[in-house]
Amino acid sequence: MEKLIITAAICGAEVTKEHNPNVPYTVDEIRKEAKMAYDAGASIIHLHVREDDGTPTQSKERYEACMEAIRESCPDVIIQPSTGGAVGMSADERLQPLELSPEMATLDCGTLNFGGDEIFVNTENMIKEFATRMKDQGIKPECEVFDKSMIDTALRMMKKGYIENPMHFNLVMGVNGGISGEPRDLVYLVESLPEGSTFTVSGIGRVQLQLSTMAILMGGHVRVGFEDNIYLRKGELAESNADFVKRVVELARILGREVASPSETREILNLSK
Ligand code: KMH
Ligand code: ZN
Repeated sequence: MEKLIITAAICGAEVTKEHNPNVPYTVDEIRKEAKMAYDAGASIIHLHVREDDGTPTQSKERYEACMEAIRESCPDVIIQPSTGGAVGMSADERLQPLELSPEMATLDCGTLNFGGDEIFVNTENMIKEFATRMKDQGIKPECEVFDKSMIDTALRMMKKGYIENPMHFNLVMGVNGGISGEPRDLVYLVESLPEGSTFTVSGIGRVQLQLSTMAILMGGHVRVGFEDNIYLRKGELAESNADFVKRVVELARILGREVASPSETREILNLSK
């Protein structure tokens, strides 16, 4: 089996310090969390950014400041900005981090309910526009899928030439409004992926540990971090994103899978830059 890529989603757009006081907002907090996650074994930092008061933003300037700070502390880490941003942001707002020419970025492959009255909007035309921008700039998309239909959408986009092969997927499971996080759900998603693609699994909240374990055993990769989960175990808040990364490293050791360095991750994902 190829080595295990660990992604740390250190901040997210929805989780706040009220949920867990260790969620980073400022440039320096983001830099420190990225560094601790990297030292623990993460090779990719999935990045959202915030204003100092925690308000989510897709501002190019804020991304630039955070990316520079992360690169100063961990020069070879892969920084993967979000183009999902936060619910309610416009497409133009969300696209801003692409102006910084990252190696990778997320490409959300469908619209879904996001709790209460919230809808995370990704129309077919938006997906085409985001994918085209990434293709033109040589940015590898991580196709974020929250349900099986979004894999089908990504495949359609690939066949029409908007996304290049081999494709890389993030299977986000356990969001209210998306697919649940039962073992059979993961098997179904993985069996639906095109031959030759790579995938990472983001289990949200309580389904994270079992889905991470399954992903390691099935030859996939793992994403953890405050964006997806704030509890290390029932009733115990994580002190840092690194707590989650360390746990995945330990799981991988027990299950006999080596962890990929950033340069090995670049090879596995065919990153061109
Ligand atoms: N914050 C969610 C609405 C992504 O990063 O591309 C969307 C999200 C997906 O987090
Ligand atoms: Zn995200």
